[in-house]
Amino acid sequence: MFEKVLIANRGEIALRILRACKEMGIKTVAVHSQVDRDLKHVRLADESVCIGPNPSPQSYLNIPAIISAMEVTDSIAVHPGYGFLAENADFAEQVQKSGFVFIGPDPNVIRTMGDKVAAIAAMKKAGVPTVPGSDGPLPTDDRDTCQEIARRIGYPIIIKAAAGGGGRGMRVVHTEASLMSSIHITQSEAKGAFGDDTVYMEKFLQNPRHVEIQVLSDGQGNAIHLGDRDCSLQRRHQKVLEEAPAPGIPEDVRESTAQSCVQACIDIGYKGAGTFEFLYEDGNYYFIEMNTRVQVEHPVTEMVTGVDIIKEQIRVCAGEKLSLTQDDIVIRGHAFECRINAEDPKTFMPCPGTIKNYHAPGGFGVRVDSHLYSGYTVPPNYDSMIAKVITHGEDREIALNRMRNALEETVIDGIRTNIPLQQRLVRDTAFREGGVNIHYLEKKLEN
Ligand code: MV4
Repeated sequence: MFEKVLIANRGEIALRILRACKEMGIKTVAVHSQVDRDLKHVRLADESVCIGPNPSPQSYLNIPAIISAMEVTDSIAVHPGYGFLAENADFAEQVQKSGFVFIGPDPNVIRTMGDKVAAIAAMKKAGVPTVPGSDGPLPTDDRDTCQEIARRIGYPIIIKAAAGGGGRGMRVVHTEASLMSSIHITQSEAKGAFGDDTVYMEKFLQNPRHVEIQVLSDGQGNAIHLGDRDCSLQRRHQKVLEEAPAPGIPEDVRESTAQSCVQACIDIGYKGAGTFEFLYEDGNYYFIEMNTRVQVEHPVTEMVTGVDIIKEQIRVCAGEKLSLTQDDIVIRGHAFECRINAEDPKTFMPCPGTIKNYHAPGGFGVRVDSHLYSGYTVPPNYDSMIAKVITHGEDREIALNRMRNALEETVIDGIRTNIPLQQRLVRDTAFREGGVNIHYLEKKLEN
């Protein structure tokens, strides 16, 4: 096992990784920006290094500074968490070339999954169900062929940038009249945003749910899945509330889709924790993207499986074989996660500031992943997520009522948070029924 791991992240996920390392007897190095010197994980780490000023490009995205910190602290491996450098293939490659271990899949696997056209092709080959589409880049200067592909798929269609993902670089097209102009606009936006103008086409699914499947794989021929999560409650591509398992999905479809993900992991030599993102509509899963990092919402899967995803990720990236088999995985009960953001509950504007008084909820089946403490100042420089309240219960209703009570217990004084919004959601009739689609929250907010 690694002797020492450097944590190249901040906030709650840095603390989550630190705790996993401590349990495994691994020494920890925290790296932080100037404003982040008082973060909880920085205090708890064996060593810490200030890697630069507050803007992310100069600190959490500063590859030379992070690799230098690994050198001066004699770190063996780096855990990137989520966001920042977590899916940066060049970072993973430079880490390896400097003689260190990147806790994640190989750089070329990250690179392939970052190219959505290549990712879809790899998944299709492994038998993962995909959205009907162009099956490759569009010949954007060949109008007849583009129109032919769109007619075959059937309108509405969606044009996506191959280098996009997470909602960036997409355009819906309803009629042939606007097809070519939409393709060219998406193409030029993609060129500007990603330096790559490759675009592809898919059938546009109008009312899907966002369901994703968690996998663990050791890159030595062993892979398992940990079931699925429903992340449909989102606003502007930011997830708000997630749950596991996804409610109301026929077990045979869920199982066969998850098995196809496991096969894909083996086919591509995947190493670490990964997530297959699907749209789910009318009883079918349609693969859209793969995330090669640990995700914000991983705790709901941990709660229903009892598997520590971060520890397993570290183990397989240290070269150990997967210690779990699919038969070890049993989904028990239901779990929810509410993301608590430092933001105005009405305008969604970030609300940084000092927390006067903090009381986390607790009790049976309640978990809080947060770096908060009374007196902590939320800086304006980073993501506004400051805590995740996670509840588990024997069934969906018990877990959801537990969340309602946990939110009521929570005290975060001194800044505005989205707790009032979360309290409305856990009481919402349609949400309590289960199975709302990706448009539900934004429509609810219009009223
Ligand atoms: C789609 C889609 C409908 N049809 N693809 C948005 C984020 C990116 N991961 C993919 N996205 C979508 N792709 C097809 N063929 C609708 C979305 C989408 C969406 C997906 C998941 C969660 C929230 C969303 C919000 C708007 C659009």
